[in-house]
Amino acid sequence: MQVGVVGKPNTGKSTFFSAATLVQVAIANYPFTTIKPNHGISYVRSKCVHPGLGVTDNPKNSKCIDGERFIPVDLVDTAGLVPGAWEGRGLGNRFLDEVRKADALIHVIDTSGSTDLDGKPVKMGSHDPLEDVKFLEHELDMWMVQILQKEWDKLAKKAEMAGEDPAKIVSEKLSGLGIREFQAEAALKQVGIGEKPSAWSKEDLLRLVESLRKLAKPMLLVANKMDLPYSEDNLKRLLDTGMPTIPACSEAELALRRATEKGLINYHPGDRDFTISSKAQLSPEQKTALEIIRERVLNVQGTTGVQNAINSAFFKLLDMIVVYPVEDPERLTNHDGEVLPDAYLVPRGTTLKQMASMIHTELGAQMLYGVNARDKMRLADTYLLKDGDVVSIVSAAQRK
Ligand SMILES: Nc1nc2c(ncn2[C@@H]2O[C@H](COP(=O)(O)OP(=O)(O)OP(=O)(O)O)[C@@H](O)[C@H]2O)c(=O)[nH]1
Ligand SMILES: [Mg+2]
Repeated sequence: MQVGVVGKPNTGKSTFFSAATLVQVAIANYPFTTIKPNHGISYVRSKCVHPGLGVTDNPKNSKCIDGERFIPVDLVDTAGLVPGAWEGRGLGNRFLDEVRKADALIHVIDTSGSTDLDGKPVKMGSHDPLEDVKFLEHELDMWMVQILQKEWDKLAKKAEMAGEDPAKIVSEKLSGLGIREFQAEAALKQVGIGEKPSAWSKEDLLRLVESLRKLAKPMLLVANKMDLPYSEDNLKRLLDTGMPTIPACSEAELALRRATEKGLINYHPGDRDFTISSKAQLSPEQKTALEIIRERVLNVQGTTGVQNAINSAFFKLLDMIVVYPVEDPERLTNHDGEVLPDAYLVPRGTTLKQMASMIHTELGAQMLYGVNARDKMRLADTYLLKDGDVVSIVSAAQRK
C-alpha cells in the first residue's frame, strides 16, 4: 500500500513528507520546488500489544517506543498540480503518474489562503482553500475521463457485441490507475447508468469516474499551515465539507523531528508535547523557536497533526489493521526467540491464509491451520483477522 501526498504547488507537501519520513527534500516558498517525486518511509503509530500480554518485545520489522508500535509505510511526495494539469499544463503527467500507483491520497492544503491556485504567494487569507479541494478533484476526474474516453465508442460496441460485462471494460481501461473490476462494479451500481456502454454520455462517464475516484483513490485533507492567521476559520469550512480533514502544522513537526534527531529534545511523532534533553545546549533562538511551537501549535491543536494524518490515511481511509504473527504461540516468538518481532499492516477483511501468503508464498500454500496466541484456540485458514491479533500459522512443513 502506498499513499501519495498531493496538491497544488507551495502548500507544504514536501514539508509534510519530510516531517513524516525525515527524508531531506527541497522546500521553498515558490511553486514547483519539487519536480521529481520523492519516495520515503513513514510510520503509522499504534498501541503495541506487548504491555497487555505482559511481555517485553524485540521488534524487528517495526519499532516499539514506550508501548507505541511504529510500523513502516510507503509515502510519496509529488510535484504540485495546477489547473489544466490533465492536459499537460505545469508538470502535468509527472504528478499523475504517481497518483496512478497510490492507494490513497493525502491532499495538503494551504489553509491560510496565502497561495493562489498556481501556488504563487498572495496576500494571506485572500485565496479560498475550498477552491483547492474542488480543483484537485476536477483535475483527477478530467484525467480519468480522458483515459476512459479514448476509443471508447469502438470498445463499447465491441464489448456489447461480445456480451461483455461493462464493469470489465471499465476496469480494463483504467487498470493502469489501479482500478479493479469490483470497484468498477460498485461505481456502476452507484451511478446507475445502465448496461449499454455505447449509450453513455460524457456526463455519465464523468459521474462514473467521480464515483470510481472516491472508491479507488480515497482522499484525506490535511489542513496545513494551521499556525498562520485565517487558518482557523478556513479549517471550519473545510470540516463542513464532510470530507475527512486533519489540521496540521508540518513546519512544526519538521522542526521537532530535526531537533529530536540532533538529540536536543525528546519527542515522538504524534506526541502532545516534548521535553528538552538534559544534555542539550540550546541557543536562545532554538529555545524560543521550540517555545513558539509549544504555544502556537501543540497547546492549540494538541499535536502537529502529521502523525494523525498518516494514521488516518492507513487506518481510516484504507481501513488497515495491525496483526502480530509469531511462530511460537506460547512464547510469542519467532524462530530466533524474539518476542513479537513483527507487526503487519493488512487490510481489514484479510484472512489468515492470505496473511500467511504475504509472509511467504510457501507458508500460505502449506498452511494447515492457525493458533490464536491469546487463548491458544485453533483458527481456520478462512479466519478474518482482527486488529491486535497475535497469531501463529501451523504449516505442513512444520509437521513433517
Ligand atoms: N507557516 C507555515 N509554513 C509552512 C508549513 N508547511 C510548509 N510551509 C512553507 O510553505 C512553503 C512551501 O513548502 P513546500 O514543502 O516546499 O511546498 P510544496 O507543496 O512541496 O511545494 P511544491 O514542491 O512547489 O509543489 C515553504 O516556505 C514552507 O516552509 C506550515 O505548516 N506552516
Ligand atoms: Mg514540494
